[in-house]
Amino acid sequence: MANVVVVGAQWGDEGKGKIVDWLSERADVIARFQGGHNAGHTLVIGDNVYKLSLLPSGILRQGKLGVIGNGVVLDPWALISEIEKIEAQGVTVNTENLVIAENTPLILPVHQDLDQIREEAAGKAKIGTTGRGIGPAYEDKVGRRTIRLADLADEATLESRLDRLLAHHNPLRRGLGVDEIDRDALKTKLLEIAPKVLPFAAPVWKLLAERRKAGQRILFEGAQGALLDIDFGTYPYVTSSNTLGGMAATGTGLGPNSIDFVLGIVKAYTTRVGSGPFPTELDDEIGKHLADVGHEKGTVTGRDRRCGWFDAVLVRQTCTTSGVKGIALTKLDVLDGLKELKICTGYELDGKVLDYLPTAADQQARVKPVYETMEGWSESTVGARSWAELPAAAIKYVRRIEELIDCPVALLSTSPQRDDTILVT
Ligand code: 2SA
Ligand code: MG
Repeated sequence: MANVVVVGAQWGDEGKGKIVDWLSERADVIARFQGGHNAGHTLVIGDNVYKLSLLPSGILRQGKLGVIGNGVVLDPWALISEIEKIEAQGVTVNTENLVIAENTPLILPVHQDLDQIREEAAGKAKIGTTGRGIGPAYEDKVGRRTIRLADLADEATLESRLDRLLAHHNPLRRGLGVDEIDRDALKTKLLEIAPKVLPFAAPVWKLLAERRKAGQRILFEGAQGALLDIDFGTYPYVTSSNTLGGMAATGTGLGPNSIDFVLGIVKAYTTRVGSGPFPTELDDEIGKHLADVGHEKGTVTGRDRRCGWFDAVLVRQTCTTSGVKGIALTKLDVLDGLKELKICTGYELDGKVLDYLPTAADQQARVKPVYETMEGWSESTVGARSWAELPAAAIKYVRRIEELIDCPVALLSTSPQRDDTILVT
């Protein structure tokens, strides 16, 4: 397979990091195309655990090129500290293995302030963001007042960008009762970080086109998940980027014809971190069991993730909106030992059964899952490396999921370890 896009098919944390790492062995270039350091990708390689937020997962492998595309929002200080952290673990990051699109918008301290101030002010109605400034940074991009990576190279450009940016933010901050931003101090801070990040800047669209022409394979690494998509997610409880497969093209500067396959990453149950509707959420012992066994805590923020049964309605929908051709099913082992398992096959709303998640917020909050019950298994599936090692009930569960979501399982992951992956043919 030439160019593969990997996307989360639920609310994120489906285990994309491990699968991207596994696939990156077969790729030459690994590119992030949306999100920022709100992402948390955990990779376990032997005894080492790596936690990446902004860097493409392929950075851990020798001889691969990691790319941060223009669809990402880049906090330059977070980038440098992540590079330092990963270098302390023995990984080299330099201009040979990392490039960043020149037109990538920056996340500035002003964005993080605003994200946190708004969340605090919202009280119970908060989104439950990661507080990293993602939303406000994307707002400024769309508002045409952002500072982009290339702007750091020229002081005069930077000054005019700062003027435009602060003409928006300072009145807003006055209104919120917080100190205005000191333009010169921010300029100094940016000019200080510039020499550290500018060496990575490149016309990524061109470089990727050249690599593609030379027959190299590109792996597009999505962050968050389809239900956090700004258009198709559980709005407003979403992130501020498009997280669907199509974003891989605009988020890097390659055309849609450069995508050969979209792989959806799907957890064998459902989790979400942050607020918002979650039809199959379990507020009971089983929910707690999934959270404990699955170590369901936010990689970036350490927040507890909410857990629930597998929701086939949602995944069928996200496979459609992301153009998913096959899924990687992860964390099946977390279900080991449960007597019975439930799968949501439809929603009941006002006496009708729906086969999709409605758009209206009140309806999303009111839908009641219609469940199908399946037999569980008592055997351990941890570390299984072939189909034959799985108990019959587990195979049945996987096959039923395939049927309900109308999409084949291409990969099955049975532990966080790189090699505990079953290729389903
Ligand atoms: P934001 O910060 O503006 O993107 O938050 C908006 C919503 O998007 C959710 N979101 C995430 N959901 C799952 N995983 C994410 N990454 C980290 C992880 C999260 C963490 O891998 O664990 O550590 O808490 C991620 N990033 C954003 C967020 O919860 C809001 O619902
Ligand atoms: Mg994550």
